[in-house]
Amino acid sequence: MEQELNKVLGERFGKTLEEACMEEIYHALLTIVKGRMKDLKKNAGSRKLYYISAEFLIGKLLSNNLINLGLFDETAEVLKKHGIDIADIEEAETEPSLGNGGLGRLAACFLDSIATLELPGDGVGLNYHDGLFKQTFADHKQREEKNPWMTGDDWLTRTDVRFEVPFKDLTVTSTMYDIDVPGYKGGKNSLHLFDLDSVDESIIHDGIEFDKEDIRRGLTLFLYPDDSDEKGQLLRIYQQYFMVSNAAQLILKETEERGFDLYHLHEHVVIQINDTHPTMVIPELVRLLMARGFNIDTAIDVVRKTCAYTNHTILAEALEKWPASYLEKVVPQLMPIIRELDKRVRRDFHDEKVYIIDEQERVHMAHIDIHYGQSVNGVAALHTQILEESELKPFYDIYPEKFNNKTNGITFRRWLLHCNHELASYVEELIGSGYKIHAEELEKLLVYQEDEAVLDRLRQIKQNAKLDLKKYLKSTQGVEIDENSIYDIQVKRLHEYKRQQMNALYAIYKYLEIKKGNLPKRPITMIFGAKAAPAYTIAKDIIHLILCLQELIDSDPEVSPYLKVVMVENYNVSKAAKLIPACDISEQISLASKEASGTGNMKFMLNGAVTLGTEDGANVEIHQLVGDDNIYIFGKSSDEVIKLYETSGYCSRKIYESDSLVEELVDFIISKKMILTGDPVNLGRLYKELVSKDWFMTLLDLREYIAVKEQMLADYEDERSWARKSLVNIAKAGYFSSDRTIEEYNKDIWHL
Ligand code: GPV
Repeated sequence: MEQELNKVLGERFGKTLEEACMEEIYHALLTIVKGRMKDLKKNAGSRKLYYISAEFLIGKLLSNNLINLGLFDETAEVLKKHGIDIADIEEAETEPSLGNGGLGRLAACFLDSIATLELPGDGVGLNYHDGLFKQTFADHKQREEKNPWMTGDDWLTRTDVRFEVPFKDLTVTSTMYDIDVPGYKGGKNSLHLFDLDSVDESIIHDGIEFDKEDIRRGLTLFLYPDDSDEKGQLLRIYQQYFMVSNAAQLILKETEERGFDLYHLHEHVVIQINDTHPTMVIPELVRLLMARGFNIDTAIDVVRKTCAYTNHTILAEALEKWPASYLEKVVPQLMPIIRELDKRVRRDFHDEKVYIIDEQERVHMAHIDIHYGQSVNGVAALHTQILEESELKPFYDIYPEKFNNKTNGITFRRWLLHCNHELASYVEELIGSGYKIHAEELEKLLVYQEDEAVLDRLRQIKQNAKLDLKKYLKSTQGVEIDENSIYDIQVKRLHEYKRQQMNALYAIYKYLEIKKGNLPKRPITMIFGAKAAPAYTIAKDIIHLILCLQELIDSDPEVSPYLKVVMVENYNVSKAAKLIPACDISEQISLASKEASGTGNMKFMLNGAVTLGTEDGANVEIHQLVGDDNIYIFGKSSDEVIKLYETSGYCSRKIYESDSLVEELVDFIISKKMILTGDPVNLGRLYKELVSKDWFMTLLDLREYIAVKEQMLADYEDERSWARKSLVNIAKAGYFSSDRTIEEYNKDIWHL
């Protein structure tokens, strides 16, 4: 590695390792790693998976590629010899933020596991020039800036694969870019990202504003353009069709090149549809097969046997329903096929709940997937159960055999080996290296539950990670946190159902307690990190509340020694990797039934944090695995919540008016102190929302949340017992390896 580095640095920059700067070393490593990956053999087999997703939140790739190629330790050592910390080289990489949150990061973890298990499976998506916006704070509010990541010298390789994609008003020619996906110690697949040569970043003006009707120049400019208006929604449809038409053409081309007859497509290809964003691949494939001479019955039959669908939410507003008129405007060639698909449903089933096109002429994308795919899966046991028993019950009654659960997972290469070297190597010292491939071997740690030396060492490792985070926040945000405080962390997209507002109300509770002289045994650091969708008003108001609390507490010398609120700016994958190892309390407090799975919960657990959560998503499975003693559960159950929605039985004002503590905390949002710090419009709107609507039932669980969190803080003081909880969490996290998830997909759905 040392020789190669010097050679590339010499050729590229005329420098040696001693003379080169961080950026130059980064680019040399990029060149070397790309070269090594090129030489790997692609995974092959007679049946191949295409994982189509509008998001692949891959994050920075250098360190993870080095780890998977088995080059990380050597590289870090060589650099260290020259006085360079590999962490500083990582800083030189621009981060591809090609996803919003869990769904996109899941796709990235899956690619890692599929490659590692040496299964033939490629990702197919879009090459957004700008990832999810970059978040900054000004006047206690979120600002959005563009977030370009392609430097010209990056992980993309331009291929000569090009397809024509026909829209109603124009036909465009795509270009396919590839990113190599190396498995851990073996295997390689590709991530194919499609783009348009004519896309022009100069049409972006003012933050993330641009002319959404300029398709040629704007099609792949942004991940998830603001779709709160018709222009944004039409652009989404353009993007989605561009993605799936390219995917479908690539699949047919590769299948023919592999020498297979398209009449046997389903024997050689399986398509996993990641939520409904790629659903149009179904009618598009039918169209393309018919253009090749298939009759419609055969085309539909072959496509049905090829496609499988994953559902990631029960939130009604996230289930895509496009007006038929929009589809007519963008992709009229699909509408006759979609109408035919709907006609067949209406012929066979006499229940309007399962129709594809409703009486308002809206096309229910998920319904296409369920009728015209061979598998429907949820992403955690509780989520799948809710799909079967309520959300998708009419479909489950028709097709019980299609429904199955695949509890999400995370790749341990990134979320342990990369982000927490010290913990990973200590675990290896204790139980050997087998756990890196066979994650369930982490359970071997359980024999150390009563071993005080092990527990003390785990505490020390956590303490070191907390110190690292302290230094990081100091240098990046100028924020000073106390490493002897409890780190309580909630990082995830901002959404009312995730209930950051409930956590903020806890901060108010603690603030008022401290003011009353009820001082906590140990200082508490409450860390938040979250981006709000640019058009999601209340989510932005919640960010405003948190930022105001941060300032109010910081500037109050009576309170600041005991309580600190920190909102991390621009939370993304690399910040997650710094925050997660340092966490004591993992906040997973969604309203029961609303978080399909969650995957941050798994990452925190694996790094030894203890969960404070509701019985929601994969928290339920974490609870079952670690037992009552090693998790803190509170709140109404999903059954109770679902009943409240069905009977309109929830009224936040009643709780507000009858519980004086709740009233005091909510009123504080519009108190004089707060209004002096913040914006009365934002604070007033949030106050009103909580008192008169509170769709996600914050006030319902608030009292119990506070009580259980107080218990947790008290229990933290028994340090050995806390370290034991931490150890049990690490030991039981093996189940959440995405290798396990992918093995299940393969066994039940893909059969690669
Ligand atoms: I639908 N999810 C997401 O990140 N974006 C989406 O558009 C949709 C779902 C998330 C869910 O909210 C999480 O509970 C889940 O863990 C994740 O998808 C991966 O399945």
